[in-house]
Amino acid sequence: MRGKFITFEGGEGAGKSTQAAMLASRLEALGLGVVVTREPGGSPGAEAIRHVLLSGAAKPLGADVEAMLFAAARDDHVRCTILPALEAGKWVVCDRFADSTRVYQGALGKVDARLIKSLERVSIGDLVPDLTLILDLPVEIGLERSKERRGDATPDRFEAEGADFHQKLRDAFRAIAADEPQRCVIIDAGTGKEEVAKLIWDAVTARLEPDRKAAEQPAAEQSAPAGTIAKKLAPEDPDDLAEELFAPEDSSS
Ligand code: Z5A
Repeated sequence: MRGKFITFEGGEGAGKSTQAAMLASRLEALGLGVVVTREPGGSPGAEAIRHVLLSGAAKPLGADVEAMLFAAARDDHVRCTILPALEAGKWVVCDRFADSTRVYQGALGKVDARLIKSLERVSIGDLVPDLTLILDLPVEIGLERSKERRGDATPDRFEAEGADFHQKLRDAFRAIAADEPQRCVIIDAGTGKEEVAKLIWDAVTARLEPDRKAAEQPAAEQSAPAGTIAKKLAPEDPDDLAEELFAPEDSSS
């Protein structure tokens, strides 16, 4: 049986890494196989691209190129880490995914929505998360947490942006949740770690029923290949892609 794909999204210091690890422990305690991963990164090729992106080396090349690099990293991550794990019946818990590109490069970087959509299609195909947890908290709290954790280290490319940027990020993530309520749940992340973990567990159990899945799936089956799984854009689809890339902009969106 195919595993479940859960993504964490949100602004700086929202607690995504902390909560991804806590959720993974809880799922593992049920006997489920779990892979915790992150973006940008999560596979050797993607980790190399992460370094280029977070160092700020790609910033002078412009937001379009940054979006392409995030998509290139995602392509490697999906092929090398996420799909093999899901096909092996494991649950994948991913710290950031495609919504981060929509928000950082799309809503904030003003990259054309058609380019974002095309890059998404090429890098993830039909792979939609089963559940996206959007950790939401006031910008000041998130920045304060990031600052405390960073200590004397230099802020990275995105941490260095101002409070206005981070407020727009928050608004953009909330807008995605409002557009896709069947996939996304907003989690109030402004309280203690255990309280946030409880809200997350409530959402995961309500949407994905991990107890039932664990009961249905004996440990021996967890490494067995699953049946059908979302496939990335097939090479024989170039006409579709060209149509999408060069279609006139939809004035209604
Ligand atoms: N980016 C992009 O532009 N486009 C894309 O497509 C993708 C990413 C995928 C990745 O940076 C950057 O890349 C990111 C977006 C951009 N922007 N930045 N910066 P990253 O991976 O280095 O960092 P991040 O994703 O922003 O995560 P973060 O700053 O590490 O925060 P976090 O994972 O949400 O939080 P945390 O590490 O779990 O917690 C932060 C601190 O707060 C830590 O000391 C915790 O112990 C503490 N914490 C956590 N939860 C709590 C609670 N509940 N109470 C109190 N303290 C807490």
